[in-house]
Amino acid sequence: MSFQDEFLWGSASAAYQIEGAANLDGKGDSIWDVYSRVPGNTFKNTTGEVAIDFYHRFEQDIALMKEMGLQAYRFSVSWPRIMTDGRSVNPKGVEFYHKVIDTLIANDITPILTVYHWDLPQALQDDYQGWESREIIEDFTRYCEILFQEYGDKVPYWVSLNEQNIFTSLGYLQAIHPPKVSDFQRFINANHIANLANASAVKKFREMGIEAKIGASFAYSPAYAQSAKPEDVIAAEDAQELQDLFWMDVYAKGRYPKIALKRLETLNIHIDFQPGDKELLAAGVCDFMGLNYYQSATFVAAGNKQSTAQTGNASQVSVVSEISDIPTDKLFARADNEYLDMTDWNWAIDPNGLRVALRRITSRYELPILISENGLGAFDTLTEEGKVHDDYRINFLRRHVEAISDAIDDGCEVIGYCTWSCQDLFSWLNGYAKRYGFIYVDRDEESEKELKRYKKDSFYWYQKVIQSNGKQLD
Ligand code: GCO
Repeated sequence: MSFQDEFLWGSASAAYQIEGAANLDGKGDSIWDVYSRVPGNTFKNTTGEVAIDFYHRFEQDIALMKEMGLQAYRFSVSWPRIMTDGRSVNPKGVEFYHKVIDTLIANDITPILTVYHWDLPQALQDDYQGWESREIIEDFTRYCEILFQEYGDKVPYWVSLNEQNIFTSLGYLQAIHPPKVSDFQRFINANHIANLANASAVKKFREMGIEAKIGASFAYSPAYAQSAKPEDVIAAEDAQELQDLFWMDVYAKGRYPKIALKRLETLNIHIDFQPGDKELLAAGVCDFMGLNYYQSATFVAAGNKQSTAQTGNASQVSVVSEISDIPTDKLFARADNEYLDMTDWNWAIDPNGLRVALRRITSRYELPILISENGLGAFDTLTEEGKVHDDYRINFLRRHVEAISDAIDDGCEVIGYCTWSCQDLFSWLNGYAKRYGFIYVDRDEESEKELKRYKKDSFYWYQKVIQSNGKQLD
């Protein structure tokens, strides 16, 4: 196995999905607090109001991380906890993350801080429609400046935006995340503004001379052609351009990819470039690429579509691919991959796809890569003895770790591996039914129960993986 000594074995989470304490100690509402309070918006009307109460239990949770041997923990900061209305600083919020970071460091766990994991202050949505207004660039940069000042000397890895492609496509195209919009042009506008905000934050980071690394995390699904028909190959390439490279090139090269731009033009979609935008994007290039990998995606040319692609078979749960499915029916269509099995949520299980992803990102950008998320969402069962026998998760993770090792042997520079997730947490579209963690949290979609933590079999498995630096995978 090819893991260097500095390789970080980690795990990840996001503020809204774990913290709870939605309105405590000066925290303002986020768009997710408000959205999930409206009946019908979320799965079984679940919310992150209490979530797994990390806000009050972080010491216990970090003790469990320590016991597992975790070397890095990726968490996100809630903007409306730091700034109640998105603009004025809330000292108690700032203090909370100091405590979390200090506790991690005291336990030899490297903090990886995500600046934005989807919980925009509602005040900014109300004031100027959040990501649809250029006003957010200044507010976001100011928020980042506070974080850099406060935590810049404690946190070695920073992730600015998490999965910009997903929060914008679910929020502005598929209308299943706030602000529940479905409009291709507005989606592109919000993305351009988010790109500028990201670049402005990176620029600020450099100006402040923060001695750490900054990147963005991206949900990347390597696009495969369903057949060797050349038109299917072009369709897959178009899909990759429009669903992935359209964002990643901006983070890694400071400009949009030419083919994607041309394709958007033919779809009559325009990017609202204003003076200074190009220069700002060019100044916002990241130090590393954060890769969130869950699945590959398979495509055919639109004309070759045989309509076999499934839309999901898991009953009672919402099955959304969480791939940035943009409305480009004329160019390409999603298709099945007969070689791959699916998860309970119909996501393709493809460990080799992670190797493909790492190789493609390396050859296009030659940047170090942090795998900032990878994991299996499943239905877990707690036995009467308080055990969770999640051999399916162990098997899934093992094969992905092997794929990372192969990719390192291929020449990819991988800094670390953050599984999604450490503890079970709130799933944006599936409430508490879809579980990802090494640590089972006793709550279901309807009741909070007592939120007790139980170590799953995968907890002990990952402990051995970490101890052996990836050598012991059985
Ligand atoms: C879910 C999703 C998430 C994401 C994560 C993205 O079920 O809600 O899978 O947990 O993976 O928030 O960064």
